[in-house]
Amino acid sequence: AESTLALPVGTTLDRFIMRQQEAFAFAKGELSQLLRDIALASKIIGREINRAGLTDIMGALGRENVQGESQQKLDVIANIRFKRALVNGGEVCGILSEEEDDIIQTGNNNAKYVVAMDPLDGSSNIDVNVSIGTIFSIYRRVSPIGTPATLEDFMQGGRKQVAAGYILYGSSTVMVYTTGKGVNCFTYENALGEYFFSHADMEMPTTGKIYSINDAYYDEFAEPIKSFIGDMRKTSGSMARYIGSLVGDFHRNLLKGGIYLYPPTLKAKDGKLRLLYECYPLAMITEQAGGKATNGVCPILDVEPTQIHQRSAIYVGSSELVDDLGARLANYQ
Ligand code: AHM
Ligand code: MG
Repeated sequence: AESTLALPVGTTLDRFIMRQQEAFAFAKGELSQLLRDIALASKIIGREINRAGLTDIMGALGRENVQGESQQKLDVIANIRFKRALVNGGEVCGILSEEEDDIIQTGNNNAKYVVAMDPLDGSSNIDVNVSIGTIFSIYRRVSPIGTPATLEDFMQGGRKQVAAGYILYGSSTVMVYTTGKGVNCFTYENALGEYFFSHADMEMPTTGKIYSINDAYYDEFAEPIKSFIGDMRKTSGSMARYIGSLVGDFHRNLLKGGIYLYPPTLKAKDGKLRLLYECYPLAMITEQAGGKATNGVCPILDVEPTQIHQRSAIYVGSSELVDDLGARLANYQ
């Protein structure tokens, strides 16, 4: 997949989005504005994340709490910030968030899009200064313009995503997204407060040495998973790498090649990760970058949605590794 945009690395995200809009004639620029709104919210959240740990002692530093928000957990704050940015931005009529049971009506009933998102993923890493991320998925609504968003707007299936992306708050902050014309990455420059185009037309290596899985559940895995892991371990130069932050583990494997696995476990019989705002968006990015994503039966993007918060097993990464695992799972069933 090629963006066919010959923009130089170093272009700002805003200019890139503008040029992409000109080149591909996105309707009236609403999707462009929506992507900018998400980028803006991510800057605000990135700032909060950088201050995490200081918030408790802000009083001691003579700073005031903004509406008591510094007392709240970062994932709750991220949810509030994204909602505010998307409500004010005006381009989405509804939001589905991992943080809330029901879909959120923004009141922008004339807007064309809906967003499904995990505002801050990697909860176990939030308090310990380890990388965390935001994941988002965008659909064009199917309900009539001028009415509130409906469940159907969010349940169109992974192939109907018009854009998907993530923000990784890591050693540097990056935003990676696709609108179905390749995958591009933008790296945040703190002092200037801008994202700069840093990785063009990302391609996931077709194979790799890295496998990412929570080893603590090993005994609970089906035989094909165990045999796959066994063979990865025997491969010369192979590496186990698991942060426990999906976005971080995914981003590393996208750059270096490898596979991320979250199979069913005793506790999570359908897998742990959420189909609509974790699996679908990463699967779209993966396919756009030449990799593969499966639930063990079919491509993730072809999994039928039945509930907005449903979970799925996921095996995602370099195509050869995912194919190898998929063949083992197919023979087993
Ligand atoms: P969360 O949405 O509660 O943060 O859970 C999602 C996270 C992913 O980021 C990560 O890949 C996975 O859970 C790790 O789960 P586990 O600790 O079971 O290995
Ligand atoms: Mg999550």
